[in-house]
Amino acid sequence: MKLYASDASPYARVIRLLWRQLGIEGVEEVMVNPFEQDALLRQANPLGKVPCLITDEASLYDSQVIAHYLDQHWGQGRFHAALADDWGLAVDNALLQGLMDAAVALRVEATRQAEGSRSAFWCQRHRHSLSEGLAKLASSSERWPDTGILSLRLVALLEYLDFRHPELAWRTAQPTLARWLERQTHPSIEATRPR
Ligand SMILES: N[C@@H](CCC(=O)N[C@@H](CS)C(=O)NCC(=O)O)C(=O)O
Repeated sequence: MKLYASDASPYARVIRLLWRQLGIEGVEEVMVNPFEQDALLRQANPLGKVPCLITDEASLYDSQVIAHYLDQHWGQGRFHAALADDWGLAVDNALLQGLMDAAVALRVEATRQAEGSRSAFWCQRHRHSLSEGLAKLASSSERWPDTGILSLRLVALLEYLDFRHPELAWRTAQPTLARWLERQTHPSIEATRPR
């Protein structure tokens, strides 16, 4: 299988963590910049986004679909099992995905060339979502199962914030989440840290 990913993408990181933790062999990671290798990616994913997984049967996207696919085929669904009959966990999952969207959108605003083309309104709105969402996760993560897709998404989100938005200083606002992150020690985390 071939996985199109990028070093920085938090969505791709979830998949990079997952296949390592499932012990899948034969995954070739192809690192691309979605904004530069557009033609290559668009052949596989009309949206031109990473992650995208090429299997013998199909081209799979987005990260939620790929995570389900890998878990179903190699993990007997154990990374998603807790979400199936617990709406609270399913909502946490949606919240994590939405917070990644806010963090990536905030990055896009920050990289706009001209200061004048940056939207103060959207920057503030994304920051607001991130602070409210992290506060919610700080209380709910206490009841998550030890391993599972929620934990992978939270690692990917928090370390993306460290990487792209250190000025948010999320550890100061959310020490519980900071302690939670310190307890995550699987070797796949070090191996996939954004750079
Ligand atoms: N909903 C998608 C989001 C993927 C996404 O937005 N990836 C970004 C990188 S962090 C990307 O490839 N952006 C390129 C673009 O927006 O054209 C997922 O969960 O996989």
